[in-house]
Amino acid sequence: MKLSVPGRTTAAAVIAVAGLLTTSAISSAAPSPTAAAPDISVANVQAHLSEFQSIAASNGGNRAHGSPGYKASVDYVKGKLDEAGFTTSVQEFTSNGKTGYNLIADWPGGDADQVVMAGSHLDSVDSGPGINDNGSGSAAILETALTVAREQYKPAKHLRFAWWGAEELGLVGSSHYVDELPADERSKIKDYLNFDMIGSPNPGYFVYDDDPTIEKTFKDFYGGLDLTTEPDEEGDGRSDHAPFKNAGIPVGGLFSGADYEKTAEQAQKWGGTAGEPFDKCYHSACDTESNVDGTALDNNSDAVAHAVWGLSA
Ligand code: DTR
Ligand code: ZN
Ligand code: ZN
Repeated sequence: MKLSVPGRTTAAAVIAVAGLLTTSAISSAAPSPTAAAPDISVANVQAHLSEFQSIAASNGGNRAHGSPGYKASVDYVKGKLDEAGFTTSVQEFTSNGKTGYNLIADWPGGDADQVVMAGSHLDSVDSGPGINDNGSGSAAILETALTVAREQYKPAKHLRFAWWGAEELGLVGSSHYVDELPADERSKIKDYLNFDMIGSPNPGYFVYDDDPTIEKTFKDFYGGLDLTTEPDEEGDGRSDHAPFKNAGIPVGGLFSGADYEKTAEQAQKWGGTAGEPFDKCYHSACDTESNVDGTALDNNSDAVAHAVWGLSA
């Protein structure tokens, strides 16, 4: 269900659906019925968040790099993807004397020389379960991948999804992946989409402004929801898109805000509370399931699917 921010008319929802059906026509590929993304079930996304919360609760309260909670998170996501028919691989690396893991999942088919990739870091900080940061991004791309399988989507381009380790230590997992990728493999990645914190409780709607085509794909989706986004000015170099951008790969993504405060103007257009942080539990023990705004998670999960479908058609 595509929702706009609280208080907007249902007309926006109608426009959203209509908009979705037309905006995919502007993707780089020729429009086709398969290019229109399906709705991502926010209930399913939230079920993944509940699993991440349970994993943290059973493993010392966090899912941090090197912890049993992180490895259990990888095992959960991998199990879902294997069951759905993805080709998965786990890439190990060492950081701070502990073993880290990246999980890579390829959807069979599509042009292997044209890869559209979506990624999120799966690790939390030591101080909490990391449900918004970054269970939200991890769960959204997991459910998008599972929807690809459920729909048996067969895009022209090849789809790859990734869950990164040790982002909180300094983009360690994603940097390891890019560094280890042979140059010819790197050149096949046409777009990298990053989703880190997309369910903030006092949400903003920020779109990475690194690549204009990817940025437009997201902005057009939100236009269909009658939602005005802002460029993510704070995020440069602060999440897993940075190693890909440094390697010359077009990047984009979404962000709903961290510990800086929402302005009155932003509250006017997005709802929520001015003068308060977008996420008051950023990097804290209170970053739990109750620290996620369902509407932002829903909208952003649908935006993930819109971009994955639109850029890979
Ligand atoms: N580095 C991410 C959160 C993050 C991403 N973009 C920004 C911008 C401003 C502050 C934080 C972030 C993390 O903590 O996982
Ligand atoms: Zn973080
Ligand atoms: Zn993060």
